[in-house]
Amino acid sequence: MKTKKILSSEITPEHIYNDRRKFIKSLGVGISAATFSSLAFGKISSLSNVVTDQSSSSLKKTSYKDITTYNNYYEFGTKKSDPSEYAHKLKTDPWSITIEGNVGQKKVFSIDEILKLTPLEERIYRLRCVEGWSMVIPWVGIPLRSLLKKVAPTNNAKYVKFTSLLRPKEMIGQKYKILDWPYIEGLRMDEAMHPLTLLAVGLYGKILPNQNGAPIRLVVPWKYGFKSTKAITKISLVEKMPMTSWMKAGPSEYGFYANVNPKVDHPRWTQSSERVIGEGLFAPRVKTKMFNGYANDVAHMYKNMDLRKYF
Ligand SMILES: Nc1nc2c(c(=O)[nH]1)N[C@H]1C(S)=C(S)[C@@H](COP(=O)(O)O)O[C@H]1N2
Ligand SMILES: [Mo]
Repeated sequence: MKTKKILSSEITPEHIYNDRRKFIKSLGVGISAATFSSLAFGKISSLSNVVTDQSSSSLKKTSYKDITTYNNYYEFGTKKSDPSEYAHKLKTDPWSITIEGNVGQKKVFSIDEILKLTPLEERIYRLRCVEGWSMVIPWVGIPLRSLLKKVAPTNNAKYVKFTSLLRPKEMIGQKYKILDWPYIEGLRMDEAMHPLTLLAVGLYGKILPNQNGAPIRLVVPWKYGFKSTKAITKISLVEKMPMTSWMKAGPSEYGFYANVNPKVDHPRWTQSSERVIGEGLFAPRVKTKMFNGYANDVAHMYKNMDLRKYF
């Protein structure tokens, strides 16, 4: 993966960049002085020293508006418009992530500590939802492995379990038993340590909007979107494959691996093609690619596995 340093003005659409300039001006700080980590997190800030992934720059990005108004986030309701309508009620500052389990030392990280671990990177990834639609999102974040390495995983750390926030007062969907709250997801250790696996804190050069999983969410580009846990509060390194919220809700529909696979259909949705959000309802569906187009990077991890059985 080739990377190059870029300016925030190069990765950010003009209107967002200008909005941010106005905002930063009103805070009384100059553009050059404002970095993601030096300003209080939760307030908007520019992204300097963002490293971008050149290999994905050919993908056509979905608009900021579509990315932030067409969401799945059942803690705020099941309609695509619910998260953008209700997620602003969530307080994301202060926030920390506890890392526990089979680690040399259990540790609680604040968001600021996480942001200082390694330079932020822009990664333009396709997000493929199991419901049969996709988007291309310019995430900003750090590889999950940069964080996991800090806690020295032991040999018994075979899987990683992600736990989202449980706060029904602010997450109105949690008043209903849509899923078994809090939202739980998991990865195998090698998947979690894969360089493509990202902890995202921003998109389109801006702080992550609440509806997209602020202040920090997982992104695993070769898997269906439901693996990408939003609003993470705990990461547990465990010995056994964790039970996830979706596996509990529908074990015949949602597997642990959830690798994007055009040859293995979901009982209710075909996986061989997808609708590209933003192209309109009548635009032709496009063919879904094995591992969502990331096969060259990830196929080796599943070489001897029956992907029909381990769906
Ligand atoms: N905590 C939590 N994380 C979640 C979900 C959710 O309901 N709750 N939905 C998942 C699903 S099904 C998808 S497709 C993606 C959507 O991410 P986006 O809204 O940022 O595009 O988030 C995933 N992460
Ligand atoms: Mo999804």
